Amino acid sequence: MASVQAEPYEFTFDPRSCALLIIDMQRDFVDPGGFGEALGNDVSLLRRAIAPIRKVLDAARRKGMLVIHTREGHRADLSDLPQSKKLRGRLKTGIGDAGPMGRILVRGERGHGIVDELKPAAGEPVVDKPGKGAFYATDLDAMLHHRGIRQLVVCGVTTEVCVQTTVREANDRGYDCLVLEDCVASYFPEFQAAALKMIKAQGGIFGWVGDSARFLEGLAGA
Ligand code: TIU
Repeated sequence: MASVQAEPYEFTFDPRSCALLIIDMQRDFVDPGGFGEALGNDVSLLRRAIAPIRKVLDAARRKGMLVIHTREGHRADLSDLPQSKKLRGRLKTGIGDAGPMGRILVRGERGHGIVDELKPAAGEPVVDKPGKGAFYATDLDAMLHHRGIRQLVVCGVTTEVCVQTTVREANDRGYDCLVLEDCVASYFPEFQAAALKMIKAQGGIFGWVGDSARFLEGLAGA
């Protein structure tokens, strides 16, 4: 068993029944010249998470933990893209349109891919999700269930959108989530702070919040 100093109290887990879940570290959100930046966001705020996630990823791989990556995106024919999502934002260049790195958030396009620094290794499942939450319209729950996973260590972007939605979905399905605060990021620092507060509020109503250093220390002692 591993024990990680976290809030609101220590998070204990067995690396065999705990998975590392890395949410949407895709070029379109994180890289300069991608969709996120085209929307006027400062991607450097998101890029700060890359190095700490890399350390956590390396350690999880060494321990033999299950590592799962997600990508937000749609089929090339956009048949899984709700009209509401397509129209929202009134963007001149939106989902499915030709963007700086191929068609925006379309599977198989360069911008939809995971950044080189966090490239999935052979054998690590990559979950393609059409929504913000990683459980909606995906086989993630089945995958976790069949591997006997009960707890998740969650990293990725953005904290208040895809990360928080996924943590809420996981919570309702009976999974414990530890969110590593330096391994999640937002274009909006105030949303990052608020989302982390919500997760650990009221004694951990949705889960736990820790950081990469404390996680690595805990995992080393497992
Ligand atoms: N991955 C993820 O959070 N997708 C988003 O749409 N994020 C925003 O912040 N919009």
